[in-house]
Amino acid sequence: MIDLYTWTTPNGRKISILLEELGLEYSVHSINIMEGDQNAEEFLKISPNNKIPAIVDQETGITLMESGAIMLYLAEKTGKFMPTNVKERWEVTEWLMWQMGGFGPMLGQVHHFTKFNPGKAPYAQDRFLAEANRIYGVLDRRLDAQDYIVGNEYSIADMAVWPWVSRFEWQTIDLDKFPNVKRWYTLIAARPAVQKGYHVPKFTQDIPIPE
Ligand SMILES: N[C@@H](CCC(=O)N[C@@H](CS)C(=O)NCC(=O)O)C(=O)O
Repeated sequence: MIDLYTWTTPNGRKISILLEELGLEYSVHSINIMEGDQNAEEFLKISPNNKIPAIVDQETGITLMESGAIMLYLAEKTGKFMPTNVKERWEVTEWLMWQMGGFGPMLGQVHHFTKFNPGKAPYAQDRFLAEANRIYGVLDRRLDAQDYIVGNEYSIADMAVWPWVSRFEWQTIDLDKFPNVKRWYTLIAARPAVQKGYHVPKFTQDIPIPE
């Protein structure tokens, strides 16, 4: 049994989607980051950086924060969604790191400056929106000749990136400018595990589907 500490955000959804894909038994603990649950003493023992997601694996006693580490752990535990071939395994790791170090953090800034505080910091707004368009272009080129981020196999790299693209409306990103991303995003959105994992720990809205 896995205890999942999460909220309705892209980083949280990465893990609930992966757990659904794996068919692992898990129990959900809502950490409402809008109400400061992430600062509670009890939660800090599990997530010393005060952020969701985090897990406790009851079977091994292992406690983890950081979505990328959690995804690697669950892929290794189950032998799924991480290729066994060395080259591809490192490509999945490479793109997972790209998401963790760039795609997620940059789009997080776009949410702050474009969605929640437009006009307050024009320099930051322009800078992060330009960066968002650049990194969507990187992803679009990556998906030009293949179905998934690494070859033709769905992996934890796709599951890490997809929830951030699901906020394309917040980011004011026109997916028609990134046709390969649009095709890949729509394909993954149709997966039953994604449709379930997206609504953990609770329903907020239907998965946005581009026209
Ligand atoms: N690098 C971390 C980032 C986690 C993160 O930023 N979590 C956000 C929600 S998506 C959070 O818990 N924010 C609460 C806060 O900043 O107080 C990961 O990938 O797990």
